[in-house]
Amino acid sequence: MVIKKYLVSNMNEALTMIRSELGKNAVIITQRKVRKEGVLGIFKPKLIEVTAAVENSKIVRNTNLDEKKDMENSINSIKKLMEEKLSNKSIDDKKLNNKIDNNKLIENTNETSNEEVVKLRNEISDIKEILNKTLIKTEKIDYLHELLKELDIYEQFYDEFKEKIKNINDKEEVRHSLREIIDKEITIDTEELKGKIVLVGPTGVGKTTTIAKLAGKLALKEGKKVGLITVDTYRIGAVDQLKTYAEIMDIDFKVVLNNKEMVEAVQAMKDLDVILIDSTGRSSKNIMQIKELKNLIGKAEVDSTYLVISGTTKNKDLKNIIEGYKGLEYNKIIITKLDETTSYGNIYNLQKLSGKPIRYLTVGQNVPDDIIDAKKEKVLDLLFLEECI
Ligand SMILES: Nc1nc2c(ncn2[C@@H]2O[C@H](COP(=O)(O)OP(=O)(O)OP(=O)(O)O)[C@@H](O)[C@H]2O)c(=O)[nH]1
Ligand SMILES: [Mg+2]
Repeated sequence: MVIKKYLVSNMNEALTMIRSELGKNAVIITQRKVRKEGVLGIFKPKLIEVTAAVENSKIVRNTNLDEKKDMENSINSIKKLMEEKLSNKSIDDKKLNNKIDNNKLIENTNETSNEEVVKLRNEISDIKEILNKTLIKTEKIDYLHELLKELDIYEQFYDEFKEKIKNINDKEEVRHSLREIIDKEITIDTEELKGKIVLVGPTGVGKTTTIAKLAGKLALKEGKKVGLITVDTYRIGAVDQLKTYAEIMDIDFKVVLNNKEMVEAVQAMKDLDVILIDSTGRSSKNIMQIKELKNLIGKAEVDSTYLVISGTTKNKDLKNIIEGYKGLEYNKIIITKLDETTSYGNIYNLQKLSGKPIRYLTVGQNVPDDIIDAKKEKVLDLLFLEECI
């Protein structure tokens, strides 16, 4: 039997020491509270004196068994933990590897996608460039637009032409096609001058000069009997201008101031081949003046009314004149002052907007020479700048 005393602060401490030294078969025999020995012990807290006992054999055997068992348990626990750890590690490692692989993949993917993005960007930029070039080219190959500008033909007719030549992209072919279209469209009047003819139009376009030219052509070159009537009473010297021509050419001349005089003058000249009536230049915006003129012309019972317009007239003015003079029911056109311009698009513009045929072109101030019959080929050559004046 082994008996042993323990001096401890508390029972837990005692039990731990007893089990560790005597094993779990030891039993506590006594326990009592004691003070430390000596004077100083009075001031210290009380301790517990525990007496425990165990059989000798049991101490060794049991301790060995316990230790062995404990060792086995420990080893098993450690093994288990190790295995777990190992397996966890491998899982973690696998996970880690996977992660790494994935990262690599991501990295690779990023690299790949970056490359692809760069490649795509380059392609897009190439496409852009090609598109730009094509657009520029398309703009450039809009020869019709360029041509209309060059010929001074109004842009407003562009769509109509484009519709007809939309599939043509060659400069020369566009030019050729446009000429063919205009050739079919443009109307020229070739009718011989006869009867009572009045010239109307804006101020200063050359009405009086043109009348003088026509009179000279008819009387001097064609040997016709020509009479001149003027209703121009507004401008100082206007009467003298035509009177002078009439005297030089030795042809009948009358000035009319009102409707009655107009009727009388026309009656007096009824046997002549051609009666040319000059009129005061009116602003197409002055409706009263136009009405007045219409009244006077009505009294003459004219056969033809010619609208005289300068070839140098600006786009907007041209349209206003054509509209403003509609009331006078003009049926033919004379285009003047073509010698003062280098582009002849107005021949087409005027004809197209008015819908009336062109009869004469005047090309200078000289009476009677600077007037020509409008002929299709001549008009086309002028329009397409293959000829100039
Ligand atoms: N360069 C050029 N000048 C012309 C032409 N025809 C007329 N003229 C000139 O234009 C100016 C006016 O001509 P007019 O014949 O008096 O014009 P108008 O239409 O009778 O004028 P109003 O009677 O005032 O309305 C004159 O100096 C003419 O010599 C032409 O074909 N070319
Ligand atoms: Mg005049």
